[in-house]
Amino acid sequence: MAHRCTLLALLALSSSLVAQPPQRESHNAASISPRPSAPRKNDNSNPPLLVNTSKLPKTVEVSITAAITTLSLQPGITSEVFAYNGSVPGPTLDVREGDHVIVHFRNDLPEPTTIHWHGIHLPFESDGSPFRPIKPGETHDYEFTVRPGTAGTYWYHPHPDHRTGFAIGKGLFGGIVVHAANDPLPAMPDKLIILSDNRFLKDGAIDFPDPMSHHGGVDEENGREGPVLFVNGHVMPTISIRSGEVQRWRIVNGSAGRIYRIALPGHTLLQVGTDGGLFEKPVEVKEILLTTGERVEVLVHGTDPPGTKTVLKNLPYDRYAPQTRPSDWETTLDLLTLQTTNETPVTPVAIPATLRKITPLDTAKSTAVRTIVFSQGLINGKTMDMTRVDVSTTVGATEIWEIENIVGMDHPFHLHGFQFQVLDRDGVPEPYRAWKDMLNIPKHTSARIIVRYDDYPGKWMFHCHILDHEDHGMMGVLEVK
Ligand SMILES: [Cu+2]
Repeated sequence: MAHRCTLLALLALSSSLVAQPPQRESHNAASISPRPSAPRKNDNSNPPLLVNTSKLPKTVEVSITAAITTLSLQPGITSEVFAYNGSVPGPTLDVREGDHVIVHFRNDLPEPTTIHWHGIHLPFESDGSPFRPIKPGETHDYEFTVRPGTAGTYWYHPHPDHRTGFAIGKGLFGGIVVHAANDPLPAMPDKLIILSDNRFLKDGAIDFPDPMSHHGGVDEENGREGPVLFVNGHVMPTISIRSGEVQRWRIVNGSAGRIYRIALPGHTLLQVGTDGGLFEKPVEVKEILLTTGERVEVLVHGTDPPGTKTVLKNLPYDRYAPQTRPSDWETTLDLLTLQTTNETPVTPVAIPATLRKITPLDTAKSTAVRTIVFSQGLINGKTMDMTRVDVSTTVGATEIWEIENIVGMDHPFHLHGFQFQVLDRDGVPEPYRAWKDMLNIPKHTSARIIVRYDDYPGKWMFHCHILDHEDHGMMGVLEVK
């Protein structure tokens, strides 16, 4: 009898393993202590995790190879893609505050690339900026220590000069989750939701039109978008929730040009964080505008009765100039299904009213005000020059940046290396404090941010995160000495 039970248990185990995608991997349990928030239970849509091969405490050592492969991104159709470790999105880097991270990277692509660790505060040498291209066939070790207080959701992607939009469109992007040493939120199902979009030719090839064609020109102007929306590389996946359950959703905009306006009809979302981690207090929201490269953390409460299906929607958002605005821009699109299970309802976990303290950067300590003017394809009237320094400053300085968009199209601002705080948008003070590395600057508006370069000298990029704009020169260099 005991044998039979063991066999049944083994059969159950092996069938559950077979049901997993082949690339799905888990952390090396021997070297990683349990996470404070329950990781990825009962979830069929989270990307795979990078495997930690280090046996040392507080050390995460992983390997990433970028290579051409063939995947079925859309059901029944195969496409040639660029992939990190063979999957789109790439496997998630799952680490804790204080971890020392070593990434053994190999470039098996036919072109130079880098890995940029978007939003992570790290040494310039490991930023994966266009200053440090990795040639085809070469390897490179990226190395950094995850700073205390930076728990949050980040992502990684290539950042080669002029080719970032192409590389991400081909499939190179992945998530990063930094867990807190002491997470103020209670344990709950933790979902990473990486949004991307793409466009395909009839034969399944990813559609990159000739830059000189009309369509190529529209892509360059708007930033390339596609009609197929993906969540973690799947079209319209289902996330299950139990009635009463609360889930933590970490949403990443991995699109090259699309800005999402997300809503779950009939639900209020509790936003608890953004790019650089948790807010001071949760904020109730009906919808979320998620610009390119931006992240949010929201708590989703299963308030529907058992058996209910609700669809997470992408609502229309007009980021475009009238002359190139897509004809279908007003269409609401579906992202994923939230399926309330038939299990008996559970009592929701209590969410603390205070999450953490964010000390405001002091405007009185600012030693310079930088003016950044976005026009179409230009920053302060110039295109990117790798040999030019646009802003020069010193370690320890606090500065205010006034960013103005003088044209009729949104341009999302991204600063490498340093998280900033938003002071005001069009003169309206920011209602709550947060650490940010992305800020959408809507058409004909301005915003002021404050930043302190508290460490890490080097040449850091700032740019528009519509990747076609970045690739065509909407980028500058901040040198911190
Ligand atoms: Cu732009």
